[in-house]
Formats: sequence, C-alpha cells, structure tokens
Amino acid sequence: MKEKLEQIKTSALDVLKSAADIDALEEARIRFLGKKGELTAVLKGMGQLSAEERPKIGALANEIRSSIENHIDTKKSELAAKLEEAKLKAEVIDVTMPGKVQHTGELHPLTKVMNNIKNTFIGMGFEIAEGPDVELDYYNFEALNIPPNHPARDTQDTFYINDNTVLRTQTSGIQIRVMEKTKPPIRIIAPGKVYRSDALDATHSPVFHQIEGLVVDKGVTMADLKGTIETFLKELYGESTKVRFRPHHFPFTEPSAEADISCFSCGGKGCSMCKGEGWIEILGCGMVHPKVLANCGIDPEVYSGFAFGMGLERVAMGKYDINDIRLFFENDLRFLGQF
Ligand code: 2NL
Repeated sequence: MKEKLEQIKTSALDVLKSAADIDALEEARIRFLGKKGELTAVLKGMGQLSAEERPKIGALANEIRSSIENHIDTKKSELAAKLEEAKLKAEVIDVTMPGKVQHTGELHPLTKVMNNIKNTFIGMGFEIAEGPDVELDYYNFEALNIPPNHPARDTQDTFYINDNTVLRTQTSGIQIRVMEKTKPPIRIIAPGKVYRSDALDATHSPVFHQIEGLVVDKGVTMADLKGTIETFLKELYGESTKVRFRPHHFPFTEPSAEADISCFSCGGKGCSMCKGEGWIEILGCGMVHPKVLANCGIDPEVYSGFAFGMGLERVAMGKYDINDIRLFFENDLRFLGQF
C-alpha cells in the first residue's frame, strides 16, 4: 500500500510538472485527489490493514495529499503569474505614440470677418439691425432717392420678383425701416446678403454680403463720419493703416465719398495688390441725403446723419489675400480650414 501511495505521488508530481494551464491542474486534482480519484481509491482499502499499520499509512496518505495540494497551489500561482504577464504584454500602451488629430469645426472666413466688423461697431455703441432679403422696391430704391428710371437702377442689375418687389441689392432698406420707426439718436449697422444679376466670375457673385452703417442725431457732421470710419478701418486693418477720403457720388448721400486705406500688402509704395496705386478702396459713405431723412419722417432741419456701405467679400479677399470670390461659396474644406 505504501508503494502504491508513493507511486501515486510520483505520477502526480510528474503530471503536475507538465501541466500547461489551469484546466490541466484541475484535471490532475480530480484524477489524484478527487472523490473517485486514485488516492481515495487506495485509502478505501485501509480497512484491511493491521491496527499498527493503519495510522502510519494514514499519516503517509495525508502527507502525500498535502504535498500534491501544495504542488497544485504553487503551479497554479505560477500559471496565473504567467497569464497576467502575457495579458500585460498584450495590453501595453505606447505613451509616446502620436495622438489622433481631432478635426474641430471652423467658422467660415466670411463669418469671421463679419463677426470682427460687427464687434468693432458694437464696441463703438452701434446696434445690429436686420431685415428681409425680399424687399419692396420702395425700401430698396425709392426711399433712398432712387426713383424709377434712375440710372443707378441699371448699374445694380436687380432681380425683380414682380413690379414692386425685388431681391434687395443693398441692405439700406433695413435702415430705412429703422428710421421710420425710431426717433434719433440712431446708431446701427445692417449686415446681410444682397443680390445682383451679375454673371459669376472671379470678382462677381450674384449673391454677396454687405454691411451698411447709419448714424442719425442732432449735430452729426462729416467729422463724425471721418472719425468713425477711420477708427473702424484702423481696428480692422491695423493701427498703422492710413485712411483717405475721395469725393464720390451716391443718390442717397450728399456729400458722398469713398474711403481708401494704404495698401496692406506694400504699405503704400505700390504693388500688384493695389495695382501700383498704394491705396485700396474699401467703402462708400456720405452724409444722409436730406430727402432720405424726410422720406422716413425725420426732419432734416433738426437732424443729420452719415451712412456707409461695404462689401464683405471684398474686405475678406483683401484681408486674407483670396483672389477668387467663388471660393467662399464652394465650401471646399481644404479652403475653409485655412483661416
Ligand atoms: C457702397 C456704398 C453706401 C450708403 C451705402 C445709405 C443708407 C441709407 C441712407 C444713406 Cl438708409 N446711405 N447707405 C451710403 C453710402 C454708401 O454704400 O459702395 N456699398 C458697397
């Protein structure tokens, strides 16, 4: 019996040594120590032993059982450690690996320039006014001292909805509506899309954006116009920018002017950007025509005002050195992401 027990021990330790995983260990435990296992089978024959031998064999059997159990435990922790190591190796994170680029959304370049301009005027106490894209002929033209058959209508290539309704060619109608409803002082800018029946090319688009501005109060003069425009343009193009005013003509302002800035590309020496002029035209402006004030129920003997207007695309094209207006409307992300 003793030999049988020793044999069990030897073969158990052999099997355990070569056990490759936890399952094999469990299999070995059942085979040797289980209720129907080899050790139990031998011990069942203990009844036939003499009273002398029984405790000895009993002690030996216990010793072998705990020896096998110890080996199983040791092997089990060895296998568990190996498993853990393999798992950690497989899960290793290379903290030096470059991250994945997360693409965030971008504001459209026109939106950026528009926000910039709006904020500059908000900072000077202006409010933002809005109005309809589909406008009555009266608000787009007549109230602005542009009667039917006035040549200014031809230059604006208007889209007509019907005889007295148009797609607005300028955002002036917004300001006419504000003047009709508001007792001065008035200080507003009127941004928005405008429409002209132009063929699309590098510098023309049938839809573009305009920002007009209007100030009406008692005692507003050309000096207020010049100071406001100069402050705005220096804010937009930099403090060292020079501003000049040239006489011009608009039906809705008298006197009228155009404002130029010293070329942001060459600083005024003359280059391809300013076509050798040293100056770049940015906006039109003037003192609101007395007839326009009167049309809105504002007494031109009591109040005076100035107004200005500029095209947003032209401003953005200059600021970002963009040479084709169509790029703004094609929504190519390679273009839009550059600003
Ligand atoms: C330009 C010139 C201008 C105005 C717009 C205006 C509006 C009212 C009364 C008087 Cl309600 N004037 N707007 C005045 C001067 C010039 O725009 O070249 N725009 C692109």
